[in-house]
Amino acid sequence: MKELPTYSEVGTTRRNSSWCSPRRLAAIGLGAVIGLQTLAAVKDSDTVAEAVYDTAVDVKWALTPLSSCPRKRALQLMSRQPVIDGHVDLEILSRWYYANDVEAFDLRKETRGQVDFPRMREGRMGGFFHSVFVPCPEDDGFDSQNQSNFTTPTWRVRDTLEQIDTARLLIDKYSDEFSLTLTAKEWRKAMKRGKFGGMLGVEGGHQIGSSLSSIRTYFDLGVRYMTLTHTCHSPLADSCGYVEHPSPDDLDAANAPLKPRWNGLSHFGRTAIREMNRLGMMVDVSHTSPKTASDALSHSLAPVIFSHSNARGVHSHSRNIPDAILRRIGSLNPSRRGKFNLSSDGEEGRGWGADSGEVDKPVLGGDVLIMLNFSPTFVSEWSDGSGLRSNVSLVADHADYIGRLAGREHVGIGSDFDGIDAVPEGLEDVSKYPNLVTELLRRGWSDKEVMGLTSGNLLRILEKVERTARKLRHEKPAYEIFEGRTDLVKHDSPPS
Ligand SMILES: *[C@@H]1O[C@H](CO)[C@@H](O)[C@H](O)[C@H]1NC(C)=O
Ligand SMILES: *[C@@H]1O[C@H](CO)[C@@H](O)[C@H](O)[C@H]1NC(C)=O
Ligand SMILES: *[C@@H]1O[C@H](CO)[C@@H](O)[C@H](O)[C@H]1NC(C)=O
Ligand SMILES: CC(=O)N[C@H]1CO[C@H](CO)[C@@H](O)[C@@H]1O
Ligand SMILES: [Zn+2]
Repeated sequence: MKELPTYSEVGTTRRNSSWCSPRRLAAIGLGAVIGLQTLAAVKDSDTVAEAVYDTAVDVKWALTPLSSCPRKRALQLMSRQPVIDGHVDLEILSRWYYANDVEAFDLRKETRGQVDFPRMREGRMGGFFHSVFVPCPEDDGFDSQNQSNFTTPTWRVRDTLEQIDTARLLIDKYSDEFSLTLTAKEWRKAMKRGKFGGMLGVEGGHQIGSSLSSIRTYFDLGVRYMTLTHTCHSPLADSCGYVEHPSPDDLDAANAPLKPRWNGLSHFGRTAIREMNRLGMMVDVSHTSPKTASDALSHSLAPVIFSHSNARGVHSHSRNIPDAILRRIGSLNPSRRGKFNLSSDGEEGRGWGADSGEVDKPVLGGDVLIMLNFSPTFVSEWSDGSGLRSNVSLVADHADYIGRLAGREHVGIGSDFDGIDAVPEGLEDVSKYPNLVTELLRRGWSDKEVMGLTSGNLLRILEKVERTARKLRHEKPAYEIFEGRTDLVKHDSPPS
């Protein structure tokens, strides 16, 4: 909130003319702040009482001078703009340890994972996306989806419903702490009331049973983003592959790049994106192949997100984003456009898309968000091949790098907490976000930029996605049936 003058700044202004006395200036400034804030609050609040409360909070912030100590300043800024984490796997932890019995553990105490209320509060969290992930069918012993052309019945939709149910049960169980916030506005409001907002995210197109009906139903249950693929190709798009825990006798196969199935988005995937635009569900391209991500940027009418991905230019890994795509996002800002020299970036002009004109392609949705993944696998390795290394400054390197190429207004946080067993030093759990914000302030990020990183950028993207949905609200739902499905057809004669 650097834009708003603090009371102390106003008060120390020295002028000679009498009406300009410091005290008078302060009174005028304060009056203006209260007036403007109340107007803004009335717009965002349901009742006058809420508007007054919100105004009181805003005035308190405006009156509190910001510390020049980076650590204290980080905590102050984060109280105003708490962290919304784009990817938390609490529901996977619930499934793994407790078979989804949410009475069997207590988020009010320290859990076996990386997420609980005391640590969320310490980390200045404002909530998170509950990932309702279930693994790719082949990870659970089903035939490869490709061989079966995505028409083999699996339990993916049932299991996704179980994960959604678990998220909703957890939110209900702790209704004094959690709140299911289905719009950006509700989330902002929940954070102002000191509650943890939340939306759901489906982590792969393999979770829809090759049916657009699932997407609509998931939306109704609180899902506000869907990742187009996990580590397997989906009926929607190609994945970048990669297996986190490959079997020791099959290491090469596990890490070999996947042969493309669709060469980016499938026809069905394009239809699905349009349907997600119509509903107001964010299109997430973490885990997808670069071609899929590129296609989605060209095709989605609303902004696209990478819910948990880092930069290949800092750490060359198939799960991270190529320089050319980061530069393409950077060109959304007219002052950056055309000033590209890929060979000076981390991939030295040899990365994906470097010579296919990727940077010059438009981004139809007009905005993009990249949320930093904390999993050491995607952060850094020792150059001598002795394994992973990760700490808060190495994660900040990704933030700086993505900020330099794409723009700091496109960076957020998608830690993957509760879904990762290794963590960076200094970012061990949700209580540690302030370490990252402190580091970025030390590196010269402005107050506004770090408040964008913690949740401002995400809320801006969400609002744009909601605006697109409002524009498309007169469009009909999509009825496309996935190719090869023989069970859902129009008949001429009545059912026998
Ligand atoms: C691009 O960067 C490379 C590596 O830093 C440099 O050698 C080259 O001269 C630069 N090209 C332009 C056109 O600036
Ligand atoms: C993080 O690791 C890098 C590389 O090992 C090191 O140079 C840096 O000092 C570390 N930073 C912190 C905060 O430990
Ligand atoms: C998909 O696989 C099923 C089962 O093997 C087969 O019956 C069907 O014809 C295939 N569809 C396409 C489009 O290949
Ligand atoms: C790698 C692979 O097996 N690709 C196949 C996936 O399925 C389609 C349609 O059945 C085939 O055309 C591909 O060759
Ligand atoms: Zn993931």
